[in-house]
Amino acid sequence: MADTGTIAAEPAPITLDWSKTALVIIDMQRDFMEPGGFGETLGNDVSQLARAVQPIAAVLAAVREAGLLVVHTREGHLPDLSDAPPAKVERGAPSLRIGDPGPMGRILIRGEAGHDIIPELYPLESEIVIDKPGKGAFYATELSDILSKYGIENLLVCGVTTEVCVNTTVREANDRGYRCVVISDGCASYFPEFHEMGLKMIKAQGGIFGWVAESAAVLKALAA
Ligand code: TIU
Repeated sequence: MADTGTIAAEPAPITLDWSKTALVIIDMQRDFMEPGGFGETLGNDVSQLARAVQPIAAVLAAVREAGLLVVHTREGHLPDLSDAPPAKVERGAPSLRIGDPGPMGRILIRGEAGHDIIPELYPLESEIVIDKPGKGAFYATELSDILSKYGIENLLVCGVTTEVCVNTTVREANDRGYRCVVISDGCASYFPEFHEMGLKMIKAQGGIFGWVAESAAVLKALAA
């Protein structure tokens, strides 16, 4: 593998130094992906998210082979809910609230089966897992320090959901000076139209928040 690679992205191709690039996989947890979890309690059709799994798995395999830093994130809360703002727990009219017992354990609580990452994308022991209480992966986490420690400047970002945790994380990262390349088919939303607009918002205005590329383009750049 070359030291750098150029990804056919929008709004323009981008050349990345792989040694300064990490893959960030956002919240590919059973709580969002499977029936009986947090996503479904909010009234969503969780089958909408399955399409992102295979593209992420392909990029994850290539990135592991290339030796890039891999970061997985999980949204969730401590069992005593001390890191869950009442404003979040009380929100809306879900069928079950954060912390309530569900078929995969307590909804969105760390350590429960539903909170963990789906088997297809399960982290290796050597990979970094960031537990986050919010939608963004930088808020109230050690992510910034870890990326600095590894000299990371560029993020390949994928996961769920496009307009919620992916967009929030990309916006946080962009303000912190990271170049973000969002993998379009490696993201998904419960709302297809929000997925499409969520990607458009990132790449509009000359890439106001970052770049958008298909997984095939990322794989091609890594293989070059
Ligand atoms: N509800 C929804 O679309 N998303 C979230 O609550 N969290 C994430 O996006 N991970």
